[in-house]
Formats: sequence, structure tokens, C-alpha cells
Amino acid sequence: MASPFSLEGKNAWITGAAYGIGFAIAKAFVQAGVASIIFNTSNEASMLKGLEAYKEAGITNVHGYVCDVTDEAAVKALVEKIHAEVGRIDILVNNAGIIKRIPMHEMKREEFQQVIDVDLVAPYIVSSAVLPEMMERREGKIINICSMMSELGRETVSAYAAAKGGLKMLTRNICSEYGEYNIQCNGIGPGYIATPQTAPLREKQPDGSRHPFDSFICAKTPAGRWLEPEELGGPAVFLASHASDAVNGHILYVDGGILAYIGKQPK
Ligand code: NAP
Ligand code: GCO
Repeated sequence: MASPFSLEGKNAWITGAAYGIGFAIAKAFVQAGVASIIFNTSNEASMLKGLEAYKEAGITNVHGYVCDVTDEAAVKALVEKIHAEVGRIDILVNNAGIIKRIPMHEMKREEFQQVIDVDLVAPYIVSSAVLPEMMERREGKIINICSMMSELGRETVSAYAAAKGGLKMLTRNICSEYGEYNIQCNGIGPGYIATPQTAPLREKQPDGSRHPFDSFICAKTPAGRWLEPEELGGPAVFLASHASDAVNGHILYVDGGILAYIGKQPK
């Protein structure tokens, strides 16, 4: 009997999966038996680096493309290309994302807009390009990578929080609008994960001590540590597989307990 968590025979497109969280999710999908991984990056160098990383991990059923997720025409063209070169898209993970850490009153409108475009408008663009085929087959899984900032705010991340809060509601709306087609759209809200995006928050200080944000996050997390990208693999497999067919419009926070915790009292 097939496991309800099996992804056998499924093709999964993970945006921005050359490294970081997307790459870790791709590895978990391969372990769950996925037929093909499709990923795209914003530039050629990143795509080639990604292909090399998949090769090193012994993953051969992978297709890498260059496509900026904010470019609607390019996304539509890529969907056509994927259909021709790989086949149908069973699972979409909207993972590509950026952050700009700038105090809001100093942030230029274009900088704010760029974050909104990549983190919120692009999931609309990519999902819209993939939905018609899923509607026709009456089956599909969309996973949006949300954030702690879908729930919480902090200094310097206004555009990111606005985008990720919006992505939470886009997730619920895709569920509301397309649930009748047997399409499930859920979100994963990662806590603080050690990836290139968060590397500046973990950099050692000139005197060799820990970055204050690094200590702050460990104190805010019951697990007492940063999480590894691979720890998002199991939750992603769950939301991509038949095991979650009755779960729709849900944001699964994978945060080591941050949202449940008031924080450690100072010594
Ligand atoms: P990352 O290491 O910076 O990787 C981001 C990926 O997105 C890269 O592959 C990048 O590819 C791609 N990308 C960015 N802009 C793109 C564009 N316009 N078109 C196509 N691809 C683009 O980030 P990460 O930490 O793995 O984060 C992945 C997702 O999880 C993001 O949505 C992020 O906001 C979210 N998240 C991260 C954390 C965390 O603690 N790390 C926590 C919660 C949520 P290129 O190299 O081509 O730009
Ligand atoms: C920051 C972080 C984050 C995260 C993440 C938290 O500067 O606070 O980069 O916002 O990476 O999305 O879940």
C-alpha cells in the first residue's frame, strides 16, 4: 500500500530552489519519491550553481531554468516550457523571496515595492499561471513560504512583513477560491532558519562575539537555536502529499516554538 506521504509520479516546481530553504525542500521531495524537481532562479550563475548542488547531492531528476518570478510574461513562457520538457505541474512551492532590512522612514518607495513584488506579487503571478492546468485536472498542491513576519513585526522589515502578511491571506484566498477544484493551498511559516538570507544576522562581531540578533533569536526560540533548512522538509512533504488533502488554507508554522513563547526572562 502506498504511503499517504508518497510523492511518487508527481512533478514539483519550487521557485528559487538553487540553495537555502527551497533546495532543502527539493531534497525532501526527492526522498519522498517525486518524479521530477523543477526550479528556477533569477540569474544564470545561480541556476548553474544550483544544478551543481543537486548533482553533488546525487539528484538527477532535476530541471533548472532562469526566470525572474516577477516577470509575468517570462513566467507564462516558462510554464509552457515545463509542460513541453517535463510535463504537468502537480506541486508548486512559492519559495523565492528577498528581504531588505531598512528603517521604514528611510526606505525608498522602489525598495519597498521590490520586496512586495518578489514576496507577494510573484506568488500571485506564478500561482495564476499554474492554476488553470490544476483546475482542469481537478488536483493540485500549492505551498506558499510565509514567515514569522506573517504574524509579527520588528524594526527594519516593514515591506517584508507587509508582503508575508499578505501572502498568508493570499494563501487563504486561493484555498477559498479553488478548493472546489480539489486544489489545496497552504503556507509554511518558517522560524529563523540558517540560510544566506539570514547570514547577516548571524555574522560574528569584530571582537569575535556573537551577533546580538543571533543571541536574541536563540533566547526567543524555545528550541534555543536557529533551525536548519532541512527541518522544513517533512512539513513540506506533508503539505505536498495526499496526507494533507483535507488541510486547506492553513499556515503551518515551523518555528521551534517562537510564536508560542513569551521569551526568556533576562538573567
Ligand atoms: P535565500 O537563501 O536568500 O534564497 C532565496 C531564493 O530565492 C534564491 O534561490 C534566489 O535565487 C531566489 N530568488 C530571489 N528573487 C528571485 C526572483 N526575482 N526570481 C527568481 N528567484 C528569485 O532565502 P531562504 O532563506 O532560503 O528563503 C526562502 C524563502 O523562505 C523566502 O521566501 C524567505 O522569505 C522565506 N523565509 C526564510 C526564512 C529564514 O529564516 N531564512 C524564514 C522565513 C521565511 P537567485 O540567487 O537567483 O536570486
Ligand atoms: C529578519 C529575518 C526574517 C526571517 C524570517 C522569519 O530580518 O527578521 O530575515 O524576517 O528571515 O522570514 O520567519
